[in-house]
Amino acid sequence: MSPAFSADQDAPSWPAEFAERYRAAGWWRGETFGQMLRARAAAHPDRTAIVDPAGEGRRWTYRELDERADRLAAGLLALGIGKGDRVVLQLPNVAEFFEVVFALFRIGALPVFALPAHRDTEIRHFCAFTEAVAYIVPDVEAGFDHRELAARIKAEVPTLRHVLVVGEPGEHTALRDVPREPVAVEDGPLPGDLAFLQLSGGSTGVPKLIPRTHDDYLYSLRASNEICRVDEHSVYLCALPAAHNFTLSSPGSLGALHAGGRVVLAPRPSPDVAFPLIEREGVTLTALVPPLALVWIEAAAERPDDLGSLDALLVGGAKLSEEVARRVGPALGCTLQQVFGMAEGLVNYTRFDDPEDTVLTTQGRPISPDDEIRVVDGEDGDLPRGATGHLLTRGPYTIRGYWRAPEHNRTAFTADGFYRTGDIVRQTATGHLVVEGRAKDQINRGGEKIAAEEIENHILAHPAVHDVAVVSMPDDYLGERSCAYVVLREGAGPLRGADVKQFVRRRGLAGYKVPDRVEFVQEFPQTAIGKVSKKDLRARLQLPLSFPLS
Ligand code: AMP
Ligand code: DBH
Repeated sequence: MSPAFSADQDAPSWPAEFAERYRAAGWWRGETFGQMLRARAAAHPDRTAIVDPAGEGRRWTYRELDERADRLAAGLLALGIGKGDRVVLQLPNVAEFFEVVFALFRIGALPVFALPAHRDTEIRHFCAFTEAVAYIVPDVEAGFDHRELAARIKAEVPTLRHVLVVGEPGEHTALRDVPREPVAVEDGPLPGDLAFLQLSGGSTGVPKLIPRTHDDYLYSLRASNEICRVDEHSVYLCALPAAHNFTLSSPGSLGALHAGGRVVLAPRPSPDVAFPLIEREGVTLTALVPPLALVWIEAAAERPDDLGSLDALLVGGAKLSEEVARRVGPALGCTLQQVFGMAEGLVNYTRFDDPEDTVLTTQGRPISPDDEIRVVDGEDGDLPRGATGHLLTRGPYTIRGYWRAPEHNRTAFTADGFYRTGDIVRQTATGHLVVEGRAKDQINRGGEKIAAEEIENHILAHPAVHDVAVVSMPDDYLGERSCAYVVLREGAGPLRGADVKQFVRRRGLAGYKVPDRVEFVQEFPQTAIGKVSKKDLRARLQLPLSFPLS
């Protein structure tokens, strides 16, 4: 049986009876992001929406953000960017990120949310696979010239007509020079239409794209706001990359804007940047991955900044250890909320009224009464409550399939539309989930996901490499790092670990995907049926003396 696809071949959607139920329950309210911003701007035009501290600093009110989105939308339309077109967006935490995103939302063009760390290989794939018409970049970010990257991609991807640069454009067009038109877009998207494509950390050779609709994403924001008590007085510090699903929506910058609150952009998440912003702007909530939470805890003891305004710190993206969880409150003077989410949909939060033990030892419970949770064995059989197994989920803001990936969707979703998260969990009597492990072939490097197969494919392209297996290794700081086990071709010349790393880097991959460690072996341990046993390879990494670091 194939999954319950709707007529839309690009983006499998919810079957009609589910859509009706989600509407009847009030989860889907028939609103678009364009309308949402318009309504907030009408309700409180002069309240500050976005604070960007870079340079001389900028503060945009809701009216200003709304007008900017309108004017840029008209300008982009005049460039020929229309409804349904894909636009790869790779901006750091700058105010323009929101101007562009809302302009695209108004048109109904779909932002594809690349991360600042992505390089040629990822960007080429996003642009080519989505047949993107435009790519929007900063000039130079973290020492890397995105204009040069854009020139290379533009030469290779025929659909890519526009490169728009925030800052100095070089050979491309400056975003600020896109003519602004004072007209409102008329034929905008419908609430059930796609709003954007988010990225999956994935476990396959190439990253998959996640189609999210206005209706479903807005629901997750409203519900997140309620759970996290985000209102018009909230000030959200966007410390992780703005484009990441966690930062965008749990409850994130879009949640804060939905509530009429304020978004403060941190160019970097380090305490020397973030703490003074918290003090100066009266930040009330923010979100971090576990390694950064630890950095903040340790810095708080040393730094003079007043973090008294901070009510809540959301920690997610990777498993937070109980020991670190225990230190958050005392060190930062705020409430910890654990978040276990995924760009595919399902988000779990610990609640403010949960017992302390639940907050410290679980990753929260689902947002919605209509989030369906199944914990199953290897044959999709339901396990009794409390047992550890594979997490499957379905619900009003969880996708029914990846974008243009019918083959992959057949295995990534059950026949009746449950998403196979690849996470191994246990559900407590109160419905909270504890993440116990992972079945998917992925490394979670401090919240940055690496699909083992993607890196294996790159290393296999090396002429001296016969075979390779990439596995995770435990790490005190990041939780996990990556290790590539390499079998060389017979007679291949000597190869060092550093050569393999450099080879991967030169193929134009995001830096976090370069293997942290490389081990050369004669052959791989095998499972009973003759597959490479990654379990045994991981176990070998526990033996540091016989396997020195490369
Ligand atoms: P993605 O599908 O790329 O958006 O990544 C989502 C994945 O991140 C989840 O399926 C989990 O594997 C992992 N993840 C997110 N939050 C947590 C958390 N709090 N604890 C453990 N793993 C997490
Ligand atoms: O890791 C994630 O993708 C994630 C974590 C927390 C996420 O997408 C989210 C919350 O929404």
